[in-house]
Amino acid sequence: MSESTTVEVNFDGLIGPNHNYGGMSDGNLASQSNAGDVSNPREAALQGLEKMRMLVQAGFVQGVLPPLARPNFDFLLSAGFTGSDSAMIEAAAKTSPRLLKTAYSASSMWTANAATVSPSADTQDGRLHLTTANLSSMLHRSLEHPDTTASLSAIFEDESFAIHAALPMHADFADEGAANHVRLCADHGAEGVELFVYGREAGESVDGFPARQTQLASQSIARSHGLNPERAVFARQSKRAINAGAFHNDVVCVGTRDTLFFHEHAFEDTDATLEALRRASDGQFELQPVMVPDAEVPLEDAIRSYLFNSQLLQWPGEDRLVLLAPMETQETDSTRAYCERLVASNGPIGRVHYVDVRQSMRNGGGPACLRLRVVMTAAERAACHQGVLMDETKIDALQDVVRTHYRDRLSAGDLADPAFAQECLTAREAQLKTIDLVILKKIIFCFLLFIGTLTRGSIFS
Ligand code: SUG
Repeated sequence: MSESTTVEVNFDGLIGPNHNYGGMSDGNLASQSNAGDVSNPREAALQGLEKMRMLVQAGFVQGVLPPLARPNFDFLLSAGFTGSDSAMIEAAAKTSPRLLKTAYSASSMWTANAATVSPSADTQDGRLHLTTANLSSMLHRSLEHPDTTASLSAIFEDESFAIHAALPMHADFADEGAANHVRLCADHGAEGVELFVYGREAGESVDGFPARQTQLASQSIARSHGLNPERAVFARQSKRAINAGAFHNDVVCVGTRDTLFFHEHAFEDTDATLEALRRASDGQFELQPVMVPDAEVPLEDAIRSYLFNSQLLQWPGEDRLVLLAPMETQETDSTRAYCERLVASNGPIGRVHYVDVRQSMRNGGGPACLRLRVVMTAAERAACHQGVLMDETKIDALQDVVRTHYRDRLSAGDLADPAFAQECLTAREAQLKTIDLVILKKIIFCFLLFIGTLTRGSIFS
């Protein structure tokens, strides 16, 4: 497989009209400190779409994943609310505003948490495997997986893709998807090394902020994707990083091709992690580790600025990699200065480009959180649903939907208005129409999921 035909496609989450600052994520400092602020969903979605536009203009293949239908009425029903949609919203607003916020979360925008992806070059059966993340650590995120699996199944329905439903919804199997997964390789089409980063063992209880990924979850995914055990590396995230606010490994580490860019305190045992990666690369590429010392960028600055929650990209026409970092990295003295030295050196990263995704950042989601990387051959790109592959005309159309249907102010109190639920529904319908995507109704989908899992071990395989 040649480098020119296999590319990394970034599927960005389209930010929903319900984007709000709910303060839902323990251990995510931005979510906690901005809780209760008024959000601007219109600006959030336009920022996300402008990031996509910039990458389309640069020549990247760019995909999109639609927002999930919210509010989540199934969740409100499970929580005991009954009656019409309006009655459920009004009752929840009165008796349990936190449950209403949960039902309304727009957290599916962070598609790095949608699934773990293994490209076909890495898997035993030569198919591209995706496992939806169960996101079991946070209540609002644990509601995403059935709808996410339905979206992925609609987009990747060809037999060249294998979609696996989320792992069991138990703390031992806690899984946050690609945010704790890095793939390294000589070039995208070659067999790669997959690095799985976990924060705790199954059954282990840890002090401090939640460790959202278990080793058991990572191992289970590597098994079901049919990865070569010699090319899968499991490394423990440092407790220090988690307790400083790195609730996912992608807050302190990003990698692509042969380059791993990470903070000195990202891993519990850095030397052992690098050694395992070198062994797994088996001479097919020479690992380029770029470790940022705490003395140059203190861990707290790395987390506040989201230096590592950047996209590390092989930019068309450029020899060295480009780091697509949030504006906050430029505005933080230590990270700006570090980036200047980084590009002046002759290392693998040759340029830093800053993007404005502030609305998402204020909930702890930088450029890297907003995208799911799917390495795809030309045939796989042709076999997936074409409507989700972006060009500027579709981006214009999606921005029109946002300008027409999204509010520019959303507070927790606004969620109590039943009319807002209709607004969200209308906006999503217009978006699905724009990308020409039909997602099976949940009841049909659950039936197919059940049958598919029983018969083949993966859905729609
Ligand atoms: O899971 N924030 C998300 C941010 C996810 C970022 N993703 C990656 N690092 N890949 C989370 O903590 C906050 C929602 C709120 O508080 O309203 C939230 O869910």
